[in-house]
Formats: sequence, structure tokens, C-alpha cells
Amino acid sequence: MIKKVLIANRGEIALRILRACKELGIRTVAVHSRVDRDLMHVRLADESVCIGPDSASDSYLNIPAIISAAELTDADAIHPGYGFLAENADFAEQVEKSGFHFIGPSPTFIRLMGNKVSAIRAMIRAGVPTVPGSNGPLTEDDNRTLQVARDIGYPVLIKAASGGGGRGMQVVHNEHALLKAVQVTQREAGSVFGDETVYLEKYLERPRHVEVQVLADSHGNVIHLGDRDCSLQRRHQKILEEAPAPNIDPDARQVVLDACVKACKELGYESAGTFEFLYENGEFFFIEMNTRVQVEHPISEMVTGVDIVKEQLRIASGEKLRYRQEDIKITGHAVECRINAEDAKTFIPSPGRVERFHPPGGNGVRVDSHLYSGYNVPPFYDSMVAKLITWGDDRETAMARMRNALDELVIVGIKTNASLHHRLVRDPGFLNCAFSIHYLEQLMRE
Ligand code: MV4
Repeated sequence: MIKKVLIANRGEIALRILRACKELGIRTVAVHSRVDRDLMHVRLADESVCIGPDSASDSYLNIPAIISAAELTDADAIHPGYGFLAENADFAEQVEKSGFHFIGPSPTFIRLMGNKVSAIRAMIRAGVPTVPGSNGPLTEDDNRTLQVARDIGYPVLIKAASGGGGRGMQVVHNEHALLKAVQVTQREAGSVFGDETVYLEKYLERPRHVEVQVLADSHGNVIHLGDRDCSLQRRHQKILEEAPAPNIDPDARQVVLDACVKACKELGYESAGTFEFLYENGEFFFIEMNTRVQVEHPISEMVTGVDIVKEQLRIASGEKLRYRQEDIKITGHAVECRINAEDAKTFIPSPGRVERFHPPGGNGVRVDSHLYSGYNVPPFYDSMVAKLITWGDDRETAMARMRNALDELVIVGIKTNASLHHRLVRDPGFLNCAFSIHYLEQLMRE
């Protein structure tokens, strides 16, 4: 069993990982930037190491500093959390070459999924439904590019193979615009990602974003923990998520859940992972796979009772999964609101001192946050400061509890987007599940 974990992250997820380690009797090392010395998890960790100045590139992205800290403290494993180095295959490789466990899948697998073209090809081979498209890079052969687009029909979307998360994409509505757009996207991809490879897909105009959570151990055992709807987003930043995804065709759901499990087995996946799909007119289309624990993992924990981070730690220790698929029952409904330190209308970040913090409570309420009264939110990192998560027997109860939780929440001293959530959880279109990935941005425009 892993005895000591270095937590290569900050904020709420560092605290979440620390709590899981403590429950399992694993010792913890916090690494932090200079400004982050007062973080909650730094105080609670068995040991802490300052790995650099405030800027993330000098600290949480500083691979040699993190590996040195692991050597200095004699850690066995490194948990990357999400963001920062979590999906950096070179980091995972260096962690392993230095003799530590990387808590996540192999560097090879991270690389396979990091390239969206190789990810899609792997999923096609494994029988996961993908978006109709080029199923590979666009070539120099313009006639072939034109033909692929003609075959799938306009509008089409050009995507960078090294993109993902919304960067490096362009919609094309007709044949006249295609080749120019391909060229522009290639140039952009080359300068932003250092890789000009682009591919093409049918552009789905009003899909929902539905993802499937999986857990896979090093013995070939794989389970899914159901799905989540993450459609409510702005500029590719998720704002509110719920599990299970509401109003999904039950047959299509069962097929896609089984396909994800089968794909993990065939591809030899290990650790927690997420398959991202677009869902439109009762059909699922794979777009990307995330090889990390995600921000929204708690809602899957709430409806399954499985502790995803503890399972990640156990899997990295070589243990077998403690659940078979039959053991997993999706019970009730969960929703998560991401509370960001930002202006609710302009989205301008609002760092500063939190004069007063009062988290909500009660039956079915979970708060994942590193905030405390007197904490100073630094301006250097992501603005998310808390996740409010509620559970109920059904979607209505979970939403009613979220309305209460938002009413109880007190954060004084910084601006937050809580009022946006307050509005969302009363919005008739949202409550009736009449939404797509464009819903929130449309609502903001009105
Ligand atoms: C798409 C799409 C429509 N059609 N692919 C955006 C981020 C990246 N993960 C994939 N994205 C999209 N791919 C096809 N073929 C629309 C999006 C998209 C989106 C996807 C998920 C969540 C939010 C989104 C917001 C805008 C566009």
C-alpha cells in the first residue's frame, strides 16, 4: 500500500485528496507556492514544501521542483488532482522514472487521449460511438477534405488534434468556406499547440454535454458510476452539473455505459476516467476522454456512494476494485454549483480577503471548499472557491436543497457568482431540462 502521497495541487481538490489519504491512513505532503502557505490543506498535511513563487508556471507546473519535493519527503506517490499537470504525459513519465507512483493512468494512455485523433481512433476500434467525421487527420489532399465534408453534410467543425476543452475549433457552414477555414485552424493549432494536425466532424448544433465516470484497476476490472450532465457552461467553464443526466433515453444510456466499460477493458485503462459525449436526439457521440479526477466527481459519489479519490489511491496501490458493476446502484439525484470568486454579471475575477465564510448544511448537503474566514483568495489561479453539492431522492428534492444551500451560503469580502446559481436553480427552462450546451450563454445574453 502507498504510505505517503504528495499532493501536487491546491485549493479544494488538494483538501479533497488530503481527506481521502487521511481516511486510508496515508501520510500526506502538501506542496505550495509562496502565496499559498495559508491554504487549509497545507495546515492539515503531515509535511509541506514551498516549491516556488506565486506564478503557477514556477510552482504547480514546475516539474523538477515537485519531483524534488517528493524525493526530499520520501513520498511513494504523487496525486496531480485536476488542471495543472494532471494530464501532462511527460510529467507522469518523469514521476514514474523517478521511482514514484503517478496516481492516474500510464503516460502512454494520457498521450493517447491527449491527441484527439488517436483518442477517436481508439474509441472507434473499441466500439464507442463517435461523431461522424474524418476519423483521422485532414491531409494535403483538398479534394478528399471536400469529399469528407460533403459526405457528412454541413455544418462541419474543424478541430485541432492537440486541442480539447474548446480551444482550436472552427465551424464551417458551406463548401466555399471549408478549405480556407482548414488552413486557418491549422495555422492557429501550429502556433498554439505546436501541432498543425486538424480533423473534421459533423457540427452538432444543440447537443447536451453528458459524460460517463469510470473506475478501472490494474487487474482488468472496470466499472462505470453512471453519467453526469455538464451542459451548463460558459466559455468552456462548467458552472453547474448534475447526476444522473436527466431525461436520457434509457436504452441509449445502457448501450453507452457498457461501451465505456468495454473500451476501458480493451484499451487497458487504469484509474478514474471520464468519457465525454455530446448527446443529441437520443444519441451519444464520443468527443474526448479525461484521464484525471474531475471537478464534478462528487455528484457521482453522491448517487453511488463510491469515494472516487479513495478508489484512485487504492488502484494506484495495486488493489482490486472493491465493487462489481452489480454493486453500483444509482440512487437519487445530485447537483453541483461551482462558486467562483468573480462578478456574477461580468465574470471578472474578484480575489481578496474573505471576511466571513459560512457554509450551508443539512440533510443531503456537501460543501467541498478550502475557504475559511480570513482566507485571502490570491489572484494567480482558478477562481473556483467552493463547490456546493446537494443530493435528494429525486431531481426536484436535490434542486430544492440547492436553493436552500444557496440561501444559507455566506461569503463576505469577495464577489461570487452565487447569484447566478440562485437564478439558475429557479429557471423554468433548466428545471424542465430544456437546455443544451448553449443554454447558459443564451440566458446571459437575454
Ligand atoms: C463539438 C461541438 C459540436 N459538434 N463537436 C467544445 C470543447 C470540446 N471538448 C468539444 N467541444 C465541442 N465539440 C461537434 N462535432 C460542440 C462543442 C462545444 C461544447 C462541448 C461540450 C461542452 C461545451 C461546449 C461548448 C461549445 C462547443
